[in-house]
Amino acid sequence: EDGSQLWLRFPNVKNGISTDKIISKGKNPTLDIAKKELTTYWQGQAVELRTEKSLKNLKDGYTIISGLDKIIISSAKETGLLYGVYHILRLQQTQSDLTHLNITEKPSYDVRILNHWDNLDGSIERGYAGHSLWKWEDLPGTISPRYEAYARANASIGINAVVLNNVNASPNMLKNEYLIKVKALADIFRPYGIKVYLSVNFSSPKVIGGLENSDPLNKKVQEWWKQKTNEIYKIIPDFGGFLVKANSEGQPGPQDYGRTHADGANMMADVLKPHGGIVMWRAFVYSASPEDRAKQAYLEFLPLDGKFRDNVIIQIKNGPIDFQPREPFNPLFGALKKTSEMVEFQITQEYLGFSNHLVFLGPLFKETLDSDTYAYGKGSTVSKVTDGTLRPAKLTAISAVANIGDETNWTGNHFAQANWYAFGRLAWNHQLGSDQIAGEWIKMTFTDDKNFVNPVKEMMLSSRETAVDYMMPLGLHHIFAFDHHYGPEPWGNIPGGRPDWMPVYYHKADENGLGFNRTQTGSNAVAQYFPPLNETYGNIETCPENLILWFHHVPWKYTMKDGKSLWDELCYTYDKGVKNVREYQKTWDRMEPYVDAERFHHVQSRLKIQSKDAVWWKDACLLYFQTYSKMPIPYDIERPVHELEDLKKIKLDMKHHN
Ligand code: BDP
Repeated sequence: EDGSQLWLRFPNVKNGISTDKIISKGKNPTLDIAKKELTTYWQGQAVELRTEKSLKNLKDGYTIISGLDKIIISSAKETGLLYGVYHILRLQQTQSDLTHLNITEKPSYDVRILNHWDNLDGSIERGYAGHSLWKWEDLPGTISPRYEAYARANASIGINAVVLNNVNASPNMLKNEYLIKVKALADIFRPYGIKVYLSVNFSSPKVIGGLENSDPLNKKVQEWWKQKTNEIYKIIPDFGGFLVKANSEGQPGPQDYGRTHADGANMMADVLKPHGGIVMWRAFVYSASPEDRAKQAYLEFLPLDGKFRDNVIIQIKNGPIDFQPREPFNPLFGALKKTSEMVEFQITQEYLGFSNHLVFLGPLFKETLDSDTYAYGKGSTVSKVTDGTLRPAKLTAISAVANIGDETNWTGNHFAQANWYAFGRLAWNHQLGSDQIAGEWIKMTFTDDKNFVNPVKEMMLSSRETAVDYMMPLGLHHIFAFDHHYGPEPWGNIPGGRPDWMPVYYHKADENGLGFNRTQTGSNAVAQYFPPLNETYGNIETCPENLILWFHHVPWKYTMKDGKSLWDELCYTYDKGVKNVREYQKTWDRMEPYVDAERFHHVQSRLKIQSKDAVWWKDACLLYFQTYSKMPIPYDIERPVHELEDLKKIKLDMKHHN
């Protein structure tokens, strides 16, 4: 049991139904897959697969109705029928009632896309599950069977798009020799309803095209992109479009030539337009300026609202800093009124213990999607701002940075598979609850025995909050070790280094207190939020305590809602995080009778690491912050087992490769 089957295991099924029990007109590679899944795994009554033009408004959604002697799945698209088949297989696998089905499913977003941060040399930026799945050297001649397995897994949860390469993009990606390799992947993914997109380097015209510059207003540059795009579509007729990281963390962009993000994005949008392609232009921009990093994307993009072509979508990280275990939602959501916006989540656990820590991200994704921006009055959640509800959008999308590599179990940790699953399910239907998603996943991946499902689900559902507790409670953020972002380094302050890359910039600990003052008396980042949030966040009395150190510099002796001082609250929260991980260890050990030995031991060993890491975080942060608070760690809390000076010496060999 190596985990390679993901959630797609149908353990009780010997054989599916015979082909004559599948009623469907027409032939098509996607339908063939749907039928094959049924004949291999479906044990119920006959199934009819109907393409119905009248269901166009469901997009690639579908209906499922159980009739007297058959189940009828209908969709305007073959992909919808395939999704419908995975739906009934999921119901079968989770032991659901199949007799009275009357289901209508319409996806929340048109484009449900994974972003792979994979490099052409096989390494993965922030990847913790081995090397890249894409074997560029072997393509297009040799086709790994995992390409199709990957496509199938995505289709089973409704993911319909993929960016193959790192946002820190190599210009070589656009060379013909690579496009031919991309085509081979696109051909495998197509029948599963998946379109391929590429990250592009803004300097490509200069670097691989030999032009003098890559200025978006230079006619030759525009012509180069036009020709390149035509070439791509000749090779891959249903190519999706470009993802662009420009003028961010050293990447080239239009500002190198005094142009705006809109100039850059529109140049690409214009050449993609005739082919139906789109540009996903990232808002992850900040520079080493005195301005609060949390404010910069908003300041940069707000003046450009309305200047983007209609096939440009601004891709915005869920929070204003960088995929921290908890952030408030990014204030750009809802602020751009005339520009399409999409969320970018991070499934790979860059700031969440890599593939060592068990952290179920459903609750994190939901927290952002359900956040009320108040952009159009109460109820203007991030999901409604991005899914076309509050303003008509030509195309809606949602993305996440993948956690997938070439390790046998795909994601490095068996439980990290749940985060891939959760993203797909929420991209399809952002109304689903974390509870339901976790439940489905557990039953499909392990067993439906409630002695297993209930405790494991409880562990998963609390795991994100637990990670926040032992890493960065109360709105602390970015106190991770430099560069690799694995362990704690709250003391991090490299002389001469970029201030906004240093933990001390974010926590601002001093004799008076802790936290970043983003109120009117500080950076005033709160002003980027719509009323009443600017007030709620801006007032220390009303600011949610789980974000209090994000928005306020709080005195050590400040009285929290439960009557404790800030310092004590901090201590108890770190301690709670540690205790919870210990509980997870106990929970998991009790699960031994229900799990195969291989997965049991794998997860068990990871929990040991997580448990030690939680103590490491607690000791490092409390001992360090104590040098400022000068207050004792409450005596009923487990004492530190490390010396601060020893912790400061830890150097991990975990450099990431840019
Ligand atoms: C940060 C990562 C960095 C990425 C960057 C990005 O540390 O490796 O390149 O985000 O999203 O989270 O562009």
